[in-house]
Amino acid sequence: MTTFPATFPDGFLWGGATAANQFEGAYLADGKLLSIQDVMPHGITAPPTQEPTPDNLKLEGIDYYHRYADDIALFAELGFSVFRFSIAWSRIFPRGDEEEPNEAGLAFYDRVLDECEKHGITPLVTISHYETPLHLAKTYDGWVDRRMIGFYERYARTLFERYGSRVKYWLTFNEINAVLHEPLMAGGIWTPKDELSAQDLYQAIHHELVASASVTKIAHDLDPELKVGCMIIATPAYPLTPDPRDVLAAKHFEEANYAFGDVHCRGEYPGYLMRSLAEQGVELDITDSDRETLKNTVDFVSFSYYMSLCQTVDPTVPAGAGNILGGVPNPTLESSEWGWQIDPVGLRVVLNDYWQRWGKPLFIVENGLGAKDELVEVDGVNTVLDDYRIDYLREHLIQAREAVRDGVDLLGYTWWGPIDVVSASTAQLSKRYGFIYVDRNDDGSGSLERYKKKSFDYYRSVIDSNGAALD
Ligand code: BGP
Repeated sequence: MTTFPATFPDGFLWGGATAANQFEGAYLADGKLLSIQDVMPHGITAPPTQEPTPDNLKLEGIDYYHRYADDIALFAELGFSVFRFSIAWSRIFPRGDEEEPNEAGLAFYDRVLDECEKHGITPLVTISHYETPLHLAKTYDGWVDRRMIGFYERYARTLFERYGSRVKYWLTFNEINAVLHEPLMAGGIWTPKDELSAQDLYQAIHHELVASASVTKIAHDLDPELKVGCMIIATPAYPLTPDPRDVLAAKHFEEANYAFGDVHCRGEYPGYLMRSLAEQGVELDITDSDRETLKNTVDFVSFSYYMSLCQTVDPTVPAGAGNILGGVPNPTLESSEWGWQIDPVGLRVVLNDYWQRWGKPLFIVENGLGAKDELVEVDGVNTVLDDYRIDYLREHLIQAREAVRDGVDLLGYTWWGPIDVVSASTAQLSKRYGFIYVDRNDDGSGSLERYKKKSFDYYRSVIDSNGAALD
């Protein structure tokens, strides 16, 4: 009988994922100007402020801008072969619409890449991770304006030309489907979401999709070795009951997210989306040149996976599960302290589903557990006994390995927030994901010292054994 290995494939990339705005700090250093995050002190839980306010933890982050060398050394100690980070657009083009980039901003990421190289860590770079320059948001209403495509192309070309010899893996937009629900965070759209028309929202999405395809072509033209991926929130939707209408509701929910991958992987709009747009009275401005551009499909599909959710047509069932995408709770699952339902099997479902749908290599670029940690002293050393995080990691990786055994082509796995960072949704530091604890609290107090949690050694053993230590 055929047996399946306990390890992941040779060359599997192990690591962690971050985003500039959630940990760099130094929000006005070396020519950087404001990004939308600098005026979002409460994440998506409250509207943006007019100016940065002192309670915005992202302004200082965890001071990675000055501590990156030590932090990357810790990642190396964990055994990382890949490190996902984003480039802050507002460091490179501080307003976003300049002709020339900011050299000091570019130089910072040269230094980051030097450290990665020193430790033999492959970089995986997100070009745009929820951090549109504020000027583009306020002046152009973000991606609603077609001119954003040109600004983004110039930005991405600058990155490919500068770093392309050192960075092979690129992601165009973090969680691009989040724009459906959070147009400011994911689309730099300044118009409040309850005032935003479906027409403008979908036109903005179209511009992002064209921009993503366009820079995929720019990357390939510069160097065919560059690998460009899309990045979507993967949230499988289960019907709450066997009622066929619940099944269809779950399917429609999934289609809204599939659409982003379908365009990225197939190079054209799917029929179900065209119907849905027509029914919403949306008429997209799609030029012939847009259609040509969209044919530049991605090399791989990356995604974040935190939870699944349920859908139902029964309006009496209260919503509740989920973070950005909504849905109703699944009575069979437990939730994190922030109400995100924990579903390791859903990861296997997603991996098989995406592989069968798109046939492109997959990359899990976010997965993790946000929890309240307690710093304790064990044998004179500060640590966190985070067995709950170890369990989450182990259970999800076991399911990922099952998917690999099912035949899924999986390139790698990057845990979200290997070091504690500021939360994207709530802007708290107390929602911790790291294997490395950072002494900084929601009120801004703390020494910023780093401490290894119990999960640090566990993840290292998993990486060292290429997954065999999961058993
Ligand atoms: C994703 C984002 C990340 C990250 C993660 C965890 O949606 O891409 O930026 O923050 O979720 O979410 P949160 O920080 O809200 O707990």
